[in-house]
Amino acid sequence: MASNRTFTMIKPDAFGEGNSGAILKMIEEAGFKIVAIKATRLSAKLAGKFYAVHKERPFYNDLCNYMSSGPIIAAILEKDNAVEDFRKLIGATNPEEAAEGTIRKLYAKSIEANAVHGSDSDENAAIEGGFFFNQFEIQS
Ligand code: RTP
Ligand code: MG
Repeated sequence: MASNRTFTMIKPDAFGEGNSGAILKMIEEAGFKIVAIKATRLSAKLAGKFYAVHKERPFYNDLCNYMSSGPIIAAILEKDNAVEDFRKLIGATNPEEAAEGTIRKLYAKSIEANAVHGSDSDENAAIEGGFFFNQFEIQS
């Protein structure tokens, strides 16, 4: 995957409350092009695989249970400087610390149920996109 892409998920809290459309609108209005998208649901085991980097952290089990608690939307987004710009658009992990106008400030419930995921590097964007999508599902 090229470095002008990032990967996102609309997490179970935001999906369940019917905020997916509003969040996708914010993403598109910020200049990101959706090049792959699906609604799906992770098992706790797959959530654990996705977030394996956090497996030693105290919140890991809760995170896996939360991420498998309901449907999510997974998407690959394209824009210049995608990873960094998308992290700015979503805001800080803890919504209490997220800047005004960010997706998490508007839609996150807590540090865990924080509405969206955004890749933290070009390398992880490619790995995470590949976790959910095959080459035929990604528009070029
Ligand atoms: P993400 O990977 O989902 O985009 O979030 P992030 O980079 O802002 O935060 P990260 O440190 O990678 O944490 C991954 C997700 O774990 C949950 N979390 N819970 N209870 C807690 O203290 C805690 N800390 C993190 C959140 O859902 C966070 O987004
Ligand atoms: Mg992260």
